[in-house]
Amino acid sequence: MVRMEQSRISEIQLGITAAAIAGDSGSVYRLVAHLLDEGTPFETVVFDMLLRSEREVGLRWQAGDYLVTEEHAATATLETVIALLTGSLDQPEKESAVVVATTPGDSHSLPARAVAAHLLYLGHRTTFLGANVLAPDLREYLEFDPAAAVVLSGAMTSHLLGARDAIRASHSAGIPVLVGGRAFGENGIWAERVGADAWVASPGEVADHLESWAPDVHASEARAKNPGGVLERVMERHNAVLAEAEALLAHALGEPPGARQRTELATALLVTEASMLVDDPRPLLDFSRWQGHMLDAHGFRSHLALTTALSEALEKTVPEASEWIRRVVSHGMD
Ligand code: B12
Repeated sequence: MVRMEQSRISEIQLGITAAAIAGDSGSVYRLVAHLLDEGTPFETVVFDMLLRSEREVGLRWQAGDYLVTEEHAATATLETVIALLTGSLDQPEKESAVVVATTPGDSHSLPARAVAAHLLYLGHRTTFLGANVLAPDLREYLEFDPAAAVVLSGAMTSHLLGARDAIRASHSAGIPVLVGGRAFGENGIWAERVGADAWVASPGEVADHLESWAPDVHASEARAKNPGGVLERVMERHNAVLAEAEALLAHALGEPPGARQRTELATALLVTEASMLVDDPRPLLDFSRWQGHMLDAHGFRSHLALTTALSEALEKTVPEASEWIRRVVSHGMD
């Protein structure tokens, strides 16, 4: 009996994934609406089924089984279905809202949308601001409509500086911030350093946490790390470092770097700055490992040239960064 139920759920899961890849929001919606009608909990449908399909699609796209366009179609479809599920829910009038967004610069909005949907479902007034809300805009919004909390979702360490800005902006309006997502490292190791009041592992735990926490935004700010010293210098010279790195890469390759390589250089510099912010070489080392595999998989044999160009450009443009580079290199050889 239990096995039959499990195999039916697996079939529905497969159906959701297949329809999502085909961009068929109607079919996905009907499958999950039926489950909800049968009494399947909302969180099971959103977190264990819709987000599971996204993870499955993401992994299979990384493995080369799906085209990037199939991944895009699936993400857009699943996001549409989550939006449809929340369309019938009323916003409670009285409570102050929980504001949900991604960290500035980060476009991975699907988990944030799922968290927002769940909070609304549980009866919290919830405002989903979507991807890439800049810190000054967030601050302005919070002053206009003070919230109970901000929930920030981050998928990429390249936007940890953006997370720090958004958290500082929320704190300056007196609003605590809960964060989640892979950007904050394993067990949320970098969450405290960017000033978060809490880190939560899974989207389904956010509501419980918001109901039981006792955040102290001043204490969180006091623990946070802010750009200063070498990092401040690198940020000031950000564009000059990139221009120098592109010139060095062009020299090494014997031709100007293409759009892809320029984007990868720019992301690597952002991750370098993020690593400096949290004072930990691991964001950069993890990113560099991932970038090497990814460039290899896409037929660009230039990862070593790219990392060499960036570290040389950094050293040349901001000589104070040399010690940091040595630290990263020696950590990477451990
Ligand atoms: C969909 C997707 C996109 C879509 C996002 C669309 C959207 N509306 O969300 C688009 C196409 C925009 C995109 C763009 C890019 N992406 Co992308 N993307 C993905 C993908 C395939 C799925 C992400 C996802 O939603 N997963 C489902 C969620 C539920 O799983 P999860 O992220 O693991 O989250 C878990 C926890 O972290 C936690 N969690 C997540 N968020 C939150 C939030 C809270 C509050 C809480 C409590 C918990 C929580 O819950 C989940 C529990 O299981 C992943 C691959 C993958 N395997 O995940 C890459 C991935 C995240 N992307 C990646 C990259 C590199 C990019 C790009 C740079 C690609 C490029 N070169 O242009 C751009 C960056 C754009 C930007 N500035 O942000 C990399 C990041 C690698 C790295 N080391 O940093 C990944 C890992 C793919 C890869 N391995 O190559 N991407």
